[in-house]
Amino acid sequence: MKVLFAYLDFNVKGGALSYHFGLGSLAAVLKKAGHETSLQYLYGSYDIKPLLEKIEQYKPGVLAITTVSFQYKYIKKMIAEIKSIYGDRIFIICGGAHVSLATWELENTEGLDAICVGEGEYALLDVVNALQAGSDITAIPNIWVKKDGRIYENPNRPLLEDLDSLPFGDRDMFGYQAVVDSDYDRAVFMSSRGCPYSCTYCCNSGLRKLQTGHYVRFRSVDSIIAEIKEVITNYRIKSIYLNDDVFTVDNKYVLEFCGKYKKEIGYPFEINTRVEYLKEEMVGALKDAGCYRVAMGIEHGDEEFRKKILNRRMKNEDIEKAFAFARDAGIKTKSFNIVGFPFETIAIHMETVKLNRRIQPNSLVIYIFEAYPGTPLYNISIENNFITSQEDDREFISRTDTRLTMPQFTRKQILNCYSNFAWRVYWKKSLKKALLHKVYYSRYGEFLIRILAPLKKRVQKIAMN
Ligand code: B12
Ligand code: SF4
Repeated sequence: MKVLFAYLDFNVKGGALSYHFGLGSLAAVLKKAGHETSLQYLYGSYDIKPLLEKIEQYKPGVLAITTVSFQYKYIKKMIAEIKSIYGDRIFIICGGAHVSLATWELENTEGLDAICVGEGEYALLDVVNALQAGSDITAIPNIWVKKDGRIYENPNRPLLEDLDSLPFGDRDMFGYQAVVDSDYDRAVFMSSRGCPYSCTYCCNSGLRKLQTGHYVRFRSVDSIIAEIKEVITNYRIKSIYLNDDVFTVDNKYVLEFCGKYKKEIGYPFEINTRVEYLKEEMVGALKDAGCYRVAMGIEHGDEEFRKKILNRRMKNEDIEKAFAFARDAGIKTKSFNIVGFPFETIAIHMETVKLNRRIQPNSLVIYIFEAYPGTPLYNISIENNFITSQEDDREFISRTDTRLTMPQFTRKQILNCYSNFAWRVYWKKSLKKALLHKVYYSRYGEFLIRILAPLKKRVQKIAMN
């Protein structure tokens, strides 16, 4: 059967295209089982035309759409339009973090036939096999179906235990070379699924409850090395990004990876991790294997606030230590930060500035808090009337504006803290870096990113050093 995937990436900051691990994996499993797959990547500002043209030409039996919350308003519009043209000739199914945790969207979305809750490889395969055979689709684990005005909710199967049993993700479907070229010649990989923590603003807090089994799972080192080898053989790339939530969970795994990576791959690479898991004894091995940057979430600088509101229990001292381990080993650092949380104030936010000032990461990212359905902070935002409607139709780039209305921290103040954050962190130590970040986070930042796209590698170098 022909399955057309849709990846909506409208209004995303920065201008890079991206590979979607979930869709890559779903497509690889379907293809292995003998189905045909294709992808419509929708990028830039909202436009349904390329998708309609693709459907006309490809004639899929299934349209499979992945969802994050801020894309959902576009997805909803598209589904209604497609259904009104094609009716039952196309079965439309959504999956991904948003619908997995906001299951009410099935009922609320006109034209949507089904959603997948949680991991989708074998759930989607079951759906496609059943549709092809003309058999019943209302009792497939992880799949909720809307049929003849009724919603069929099904229980979930356990999490996949052995990630090595999955085929490597289908990158060709994405025209992967263009994705690499747009993202600093970097190829992305994931050696694990899940995260050991449950921060209140992150979907992991909800996703981990959907299915039984071990939530944090790693592929074998040999499997990830084999995939990297395949990708560097097939595409022109200059560096590697391990996009795992927390790459350094297991010291033994990191050491085995570093040894094999150095021998068999050797490209510069970067990782994400949590400060609790970046140990002094592993930074030397990471550096030796070619790790040039470690990115870690600080998110908030006030210990009490972090613990009480965000469920992040590390001490500031732990954060400073982890950044120092990386720096002392000669690895660049990047911090992730968020402003605009429920109950936050300017004074509390300034603790995030102060902590970053002390640490002086080589680069930093600041986002504005976004409330995702299915997370504790979303519920708290609703309960306290910081968010008054489930729908948000305003046009803005995700995580650069706020939906919250809070008396103690107004939208104007949050936007101001957002655009001045990097300046406040860097101006005393590096005026060049402070100015570059200030422009990036200014009202004109997005416009400048787009017109300076041909120079972006040079600009990044200056900002990071
Ligand atoms: C890697 C990653 C990225 C990468 C790659 C994108 C990707 N998803 O592969 C990049 C950097 C590009 C990215 C971008 C963004 N991300 Co992101 N990302 C992640 C991360 C850390 C891992 C996702 C992953 O690869 N998991 C492993 C794969 C195999 O699983 P999966 O993608 O979830 O797919 C499985 C199931 O969900 C399901 N499934 C997914 N889609 C579909 C579709 C169908 C039809 C079916 C049947 C099943 C199905 O089956 C898949 C296989 O099992 C997650 C956190 C997390 N733990 O999920 C955040 C996460 C998904 N991202 C998030 C966000 C907010 C974003 C951005 C909006 C950030 C931004 N402002 O730019 C963009 C949105 C991009 C877009 N248009 O979708 C949020 C989404 C929250 C929400 N409710 O909206 C998450 C959950 C993190 C969080 N803060 O909680 N992201
Ligand atoms: S550590 Fe990071 S990935 Fe894990 S739950 Fe917290 S925010 Fe999410």
